[in-house]
Amino acid sequence: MKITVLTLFPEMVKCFTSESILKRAQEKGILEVRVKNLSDWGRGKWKKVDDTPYGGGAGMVFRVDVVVGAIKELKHKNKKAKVILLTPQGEKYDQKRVQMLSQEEELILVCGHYEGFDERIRDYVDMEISIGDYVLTGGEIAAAVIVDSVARLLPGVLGKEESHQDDSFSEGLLEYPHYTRPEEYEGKKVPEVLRGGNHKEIAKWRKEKSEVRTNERRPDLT
Ligand code: 4G4
Repeated sequence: MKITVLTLFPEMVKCFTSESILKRAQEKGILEVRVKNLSDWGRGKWKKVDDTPYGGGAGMVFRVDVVVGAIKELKHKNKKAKVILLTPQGEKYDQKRVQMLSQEEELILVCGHYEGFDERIRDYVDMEISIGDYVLTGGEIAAAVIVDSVARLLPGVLGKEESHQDDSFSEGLLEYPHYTRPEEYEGKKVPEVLRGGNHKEIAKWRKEKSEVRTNERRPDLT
């Protein structure tokens, strides 16, 4: 899968995508992350990408000609690429959407700043996503969240040890509690059932704990 990130701060995005599992996925050729500087499409001597808002008010707005110019050029090579705007006004991101995006062959993630995008840009994008109900200084962290969450679902990215088969959310439930050595810490013992080797009992215990935890903490998921 190919993911192109369009940003004013390429180093910010590279920082997240050039380490650990994402680095390995790119080395293996499963994932290709390209980071493009929006300033390359900027106007004039100063490569300006933004301007003051019509109607007045504080802040700056990304220019439609600059952003759409970049989108058109990036989409030219692959018409199937899906263009996604990262904004607080987008559809809320969740594991269902991660799964959906992981089926695409190419994503183009557009990171905003300042007060946001000229409204007309929305006519040239396929989706608008928000990673949650809070405001960030820019869309870069949201883009990193999408790259990371999508990449780990691509076949071959996670090893057996890191498998996402029993992830939280893969069954629409929160994860059961995990334990490792020591068997006892400050009087807190690892549950008996996990120390016996009865796999059927263990599976039953885990399912039950998942359900209880989901009902207690996230009743909205059920
Ligand atoms: C577009 C419009 C995404 C992009 C305004 C981006 C939160 C999210 C931005 C802005 C973002 C999210 C500067 C407010 C960049 N903040 N929840 N900021 N702002 O996904």
